[in-house]
Formats: sequence, C-alpha cells, structure tokens
Amino acid sequence: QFLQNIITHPTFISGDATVDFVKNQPELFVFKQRKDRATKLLSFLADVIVNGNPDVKKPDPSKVLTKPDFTGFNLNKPYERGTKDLLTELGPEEFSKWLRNDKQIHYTDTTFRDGHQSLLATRMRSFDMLKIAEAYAKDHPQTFSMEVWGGATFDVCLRFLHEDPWRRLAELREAIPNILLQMLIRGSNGVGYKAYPDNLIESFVEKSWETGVDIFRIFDSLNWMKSMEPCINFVRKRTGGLAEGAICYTGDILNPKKTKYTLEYYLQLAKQLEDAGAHILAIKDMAGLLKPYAATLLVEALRDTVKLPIHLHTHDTSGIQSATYLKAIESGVDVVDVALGSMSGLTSQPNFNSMVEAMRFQERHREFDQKSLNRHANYWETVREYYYPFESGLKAGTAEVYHHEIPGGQYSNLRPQANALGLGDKWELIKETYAEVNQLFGDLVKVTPSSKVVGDMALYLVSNGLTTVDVLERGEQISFPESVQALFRGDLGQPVGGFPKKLQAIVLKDEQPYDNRPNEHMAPIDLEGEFRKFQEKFGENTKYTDFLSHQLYPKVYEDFHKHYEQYGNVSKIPTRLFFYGMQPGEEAIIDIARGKSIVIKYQSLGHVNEDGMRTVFFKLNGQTRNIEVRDKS
Ligand code: 3PY
Ligand code: ZN
Repeated sequence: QFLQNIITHPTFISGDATVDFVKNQPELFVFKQRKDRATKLLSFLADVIVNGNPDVKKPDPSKVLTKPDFTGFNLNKPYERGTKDLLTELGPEEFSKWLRNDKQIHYTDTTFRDGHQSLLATRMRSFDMLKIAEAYAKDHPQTFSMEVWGGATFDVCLRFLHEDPWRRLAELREAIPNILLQMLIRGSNGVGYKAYPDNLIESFVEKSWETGVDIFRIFDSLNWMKSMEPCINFVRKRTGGLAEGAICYTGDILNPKKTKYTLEYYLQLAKQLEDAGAHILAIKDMAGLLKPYAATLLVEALRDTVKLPIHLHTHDTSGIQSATYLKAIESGVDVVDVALGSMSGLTSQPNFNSMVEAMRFQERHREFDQKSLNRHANYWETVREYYYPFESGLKAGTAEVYHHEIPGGQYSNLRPQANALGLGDKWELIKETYAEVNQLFGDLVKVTPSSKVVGDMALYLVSNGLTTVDVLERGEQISFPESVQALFRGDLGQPVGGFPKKLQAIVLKDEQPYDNRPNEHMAPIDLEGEFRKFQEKFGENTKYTDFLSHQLYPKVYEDFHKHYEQYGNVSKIPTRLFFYGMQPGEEAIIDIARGKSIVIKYQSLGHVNEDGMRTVFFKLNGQTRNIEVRDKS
C-alpha cells in the first residue's frame, strides 16, 4: 500500500519528487483499509443485527424458520442427457421441428423465475436456488426448460438482494448443464421498463446467451411486432439459442361482445411472429385469463395456422388454470409452464407435481418420478417460509381477475405498493380503479411495463381521490404520472387500435406524440467507448456484464456497486441470516468460494456509544473480530 501511495502520488508522477519527498508527504502513510471478503460479510451481518434488513419492514419474532431436509437427495450420480444437449446437437431450427413433432407433453419449470416473482415479490435469492439446482437437474433431466432469468428478477436482484444477476445465471448454468435455461425479455424494453437503443439490446442478448440463456421468450407489452422483431433477429444472429415469440393473451375470445382481441387477432399475430423468425410460439397468459374452452379454440387454431411448436404460459389466479392446461394438451399444445407444488397456484403457475399426475395413464403423459418432484416441492415449502414478509396475502383463487385483469406478476407487487402509500384499506377500490383505467386507456394488453402504467394511474387516482370521469372532465388541470405521459407519448410503442385521441390530448397537453419505434429516437451507444469510461469510474475489475447492468439501470447499479464494495458478495449469506440477522451465541458456516468456508459466531452486542456506534462482537474462524456499526434507530 505504501508503494502504491508513492507511485500514484501526483508529485511522483510529475517527476518532481526530491530526496525529501517521502519525509514531506504525510499522506503517503495514510493507508486505505482494504477489507477482506470475510470482514465485508461480517460487516453486512453486523449491520443487519443492529439495524435489520431495510427490505424487511416488520419481522415477526415469533416466526419459526426451520432448515430444509436434504436427506433423500443424491448428488452422487451423473447428469443425464437433456434438452440442452439436444439443442447443441440439432441446432435451433431442427430442435423446433423436433419439439413440434414430439408426442409427449413437455414441462417448463418456472420456480426459479416467474413462480417467486408472482408469489414472493421476486425476492428469491440465488443461495436457495443454488442449494438445490444441481439435484434438480440430476433428478429431472426430462424437464423441457427451467425459467431462471429475466422479467423482474434482473432489477430486483441488483436493487433489493444486492446480487449480480449475471453471476446468478452463470452459477445456475454450471449447476444445470443438461436442461435448457429460459429467460423472459420484454422486446425492446429488455429487462427494463422503457425502450433502449437497439445495439444495447443486441449486446444484452448476446451476453445472456454466452452466460447461459438458451430460450429467449420475447414479448411486447402492447403486442407490438415492431418491438419484438428486432429482438427475434438478435437471438437468431447473435446466439445459437431459441427465439420464442410471445402473443400476450388478454380479454376473452369466447365472448362475442369483445371485439378487440379476437381469435383472428391472435392468429394474425402468431403468423407475424412465425414470419419474423421465431422458433417457438408462446401464448403468454400473464393474468390467467385463458379459460379452458378458449384454450381449445386458440390452440387448435394456432396449430392449424403456424408450423411452430406452441408453449403455453399462464397464472393460476382464478384457480382453474390446470383445466386450461388439460384442454390445451388435448388440443395439441407442446409445452406448458408449471411451478413445483409449494411454489405454485394462485398468482403463480399451476402445480407441476399435480399436472404430471393428472396426465398419468394418458397418451401424452411424460414420466417424472413423483417422489422426487415432491421432495423438491418440500424443499421449497420449507425455504418459502424465509420469505414470509414478501407473501402477497391472496388466500384463494378469485374470479375477479376476469374483471380487473391484473397480471400475476404485478398482483404480488401492487398490494405492497398500495400499503406503502398508506392505501392498504383501499385495496378493493384500487382493483376496481385498475379495471376502469384499463377501459379509459382503450383496453390495453397489460403486462410489464404497460401494466405498471395502468397500476401507477390507478394508485394515482385513488390516492388523490379522483375517478376516471374526473380525468375526462377536468384532466387539463391534472398533471399525470410520468409513466402515463410516457405511454401516451409513444415511449412504449403503439397499442392495438391506437390510443384514445381525446385522452391522449388531455394527458400530453402541448406535447406531440409519435408513432414510430421509440428506439428510432435513440442514437446507438458507443459500447466500447462507454465500457472504457465505465471501467474508469467503477474500477478495472468490473466486467462487461456489469457495464450492461449499468446501462439498463444506472442508479440501481451504482448502489449495488457501492454495496458490493462495502459488504462483498452477500449472495453467499444464508437467507435467514440475510433477512433477519443472527441470534447471540449462534454460529454459521458460510461458503465464500469453492472449497473455502468461514465459521462465524455472533457473540454479543455492545451499547450505543456517544458517536451513535455499537460494537458487534464476533468470532471469525475462532478469532475475536469486532465490527463497529452505526445504530440508525
Ligand atoms: C415480466 O415482464 O416481468 C413479466 O413477468 C410479465 O409477465
Ligand atoms: Zn408470467
């Protein structure tokens, strides 16, 4: 450090250093304290012990959290060949044909992405996934794919869990080498809430593939082809993976009074996705509105219209979506999305374990070891308890979803958002207002980010005591939320049938909307040059993937980086300790790297001193270590 201080000193660099240089520069003896990995993690634990985890608003001290039981899991067996091996062998085009012709039904397990996004506000940590990922891949190599990345997980990983999402993906890839890994990408909006320059999305897609993604489920929140097309091209051009183009399903094709999102509309969109080069067609039923008999109609017609394999995604908010799957399977769907039993149902996907049983002894059944599926579901049942502060509170299926059409992934977020605004007791009104805002906006496809705009507007109206009638009658005096202005400006693209013109003028006031691609208003990023600048700011140890995170979420990345510098890789800390801290006398072993563990014992907590600091007394590998923490209470 002393040498480092000398060679980086401006006088030394300028060549003006004389023989007295060292003697006259006291700052050369000021050494920046470099914290090692263990000390950083201790600092984090000490902070949670003193101040709690800021993400857990009201911990329940009476909650009993038990350890998962790993007996019965056997890692001493090889990975069996799976769909990833098949993709490598066949390439995407032939793989797509194989899938379309395979008779047995396939399953995508969404536990690691949409399952927890929709039940636990996306908070599931890499730690808990990595504990079980290898066992999963060895126990169920016949799984079609595992959805593990994208959607809201990218943002939440960085923002709330202080984890690097790219590291999560790389580690999951290593643990699951045999099964296809899948991500959700919001077309030109990437994994963000707005459009990004095309070359950034292109680079993001390429790096996602290199890090571990095989299937890119590409959708647009307004079903706008112009947002999906470039993304499909990037997957085809930059990766050896599969481009899965998604039609987002809304409304009800069985209802003759609903004339906007009809069967013909969906068939046309499917054809456009096929023509754009998709390898798989997804029906993305993000709110769980596809009723069983509608599934028969839609899947049969799609099979007749396109040559692509069909992948069905739904949320079980209504409680009847396994019936939809049965009808879709009878009608020839190729893959359905499910979540392991204890992470399924309600706003999540239908129950994997039970679907497999429902199909047993039927022609299209695919064999899974039910005992093993149950063992994995039981693991998640125990682990889910650690995340109790993030549960949505929905207790039973609800047919209300056919009215408000709130996507499953949004439902578990909107309620805490409402609570945070002090509107917890207005939840019924918020749902109703959400439905009214949707009609006011011209009946939109609602999925991230368009669903967020509808949610923002509903919360805005309820918190200001306004109605949709007020908006039409005296909207000139209302300053609308920024996301609403952006939507009507054209920043998220164009909705089916265009925007309601009168409302658009009310929202935008003097501003002019546009109807071409938002990306056409954005200059390409000088990726190399910007990466260099990024490294100058954040250090040469940062990676290109960090740079991409920063491009997508600048402020969130900056905070993540600061947290990382201070506390290190907190994804290694067991979840109970991460959220709730340690108890005096408790000992924990933390695997900080492959083959390297530390033993931490929390001994006691000192009183607050006059500077507002407290000392947390630990033993680290048997040696006393004290950490000073500011008490923020
Ligand atoms: C997301 O974009 O995060 C979704 O899950 C949309 O359904
Ligand atoms: Zn979903």
